[in-house]
Amino acid sequence: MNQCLYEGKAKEVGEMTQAALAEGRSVKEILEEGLIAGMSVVGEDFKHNILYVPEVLICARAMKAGMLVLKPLLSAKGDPSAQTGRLLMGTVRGDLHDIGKNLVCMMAEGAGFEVKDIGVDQSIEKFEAATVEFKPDIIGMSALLTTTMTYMKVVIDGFDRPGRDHIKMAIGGAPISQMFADEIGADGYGSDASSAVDLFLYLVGKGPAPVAHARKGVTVKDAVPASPVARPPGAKSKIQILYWQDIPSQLKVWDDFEEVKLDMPTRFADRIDAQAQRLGLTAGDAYMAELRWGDEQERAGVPGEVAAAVRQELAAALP
Ligand code: B12
Repeated sequence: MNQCLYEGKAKEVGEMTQAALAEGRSVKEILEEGLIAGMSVVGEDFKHNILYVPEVLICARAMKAGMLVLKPLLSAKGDPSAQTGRLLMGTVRGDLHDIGKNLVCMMAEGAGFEVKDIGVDQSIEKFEAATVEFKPDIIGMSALLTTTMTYMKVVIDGFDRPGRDHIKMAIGGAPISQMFADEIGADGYGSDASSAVDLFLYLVGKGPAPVAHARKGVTVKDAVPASPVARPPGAKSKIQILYWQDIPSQLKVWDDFEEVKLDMPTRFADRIDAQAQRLGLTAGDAYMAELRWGDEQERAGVPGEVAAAVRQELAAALP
């Protein structure tokens, strides 16, 4: 299942999830060792520029196919009259990651919470409007980017006023830590879906204080690896730049011996997010449709050096 998820085979992942259930495997095992473990390999390879955004999106679809099969089991409630609390969930502004949020929603439903999921890319205004209508006990915010996690504080500060301050604020997502939660004044942080549920139960007074699990920080790719092979004098490298509309997002430089892929500095991702937001291109497919590789170019030097130089030039051209 890990391998099929990595290869983005949604149909197979769905079928394997069904088969694993039929074999009597637990939902927890399928979720953690089948789906989440597969996605963490995808995440590692994404980090090291082995996979690119379009491929990751295809893997994400495969993960969702498995989650769809598990959903009725994860969100099955015991006694429907015993409602545990009301949870409003959303991914914050500028952020399109929703797999983790969806998982948290399913498991919270399974624990008896009434859940309203307002989706991805949500501003404080959207959280406020949903609060008026839904009257949550807890607002859960998800963020997967270091550039969007800061928006959680905007929402927390916005809710810190009379009539709203009884609502508990919970946060989570790959770059989030307990330290960050404390720093921005959140009521709690959960490192995965089951700790999220423990946290929610605690926040509505129905469970013990959860023990915070630390998780590793997220690093942004910007280091250039040293070249392992000596080249003849005058050797050239090929260059291609991945643009989101006209904004460079990543670059790839290669020769016969190696390939180096680099992300642009995070302010480029910020700019892309802001532009996508302005144009309303926030759904996964609409966002992806704006990515395109530029023409192939050539330059003297080994890939590592050329990549660093091109990145610097691109960065200087767009302050
Ligand atoms: C899938 C994915 C994508 C998909 C998202 C598809 C989708 N529908 O969600 C696509 C391809 C669209 C994508 C795009 C991008 N991505 Co992306 N993506 C990932 C990836 C590989 C996996 C995320 C995931 O689904 N994990 C599995 C779920 C189950 O885990 P989770 O989200 O962490 O959720 C769990 C917990 O965090 C917690 N939790 C989550 N939310 C909440 C909320 C609460 C309240 C609580 C208590 C708990 C909780 O419980 C969850 C369940 O266990 C990560 C790598 C990673 N390891 O995280 C990169 C990653 C997050 N992406 C990254 C980047 C850079 C991007 C892009 C900017 C790339 C680009 N150049 O365009 C864009 C940004 C688009 C945008 N504006 O959001 C970086 C972020 C780096 C950084 N420092 O910010 C990462 C870390 C990859 C990397 N290492 O470089 N991405």
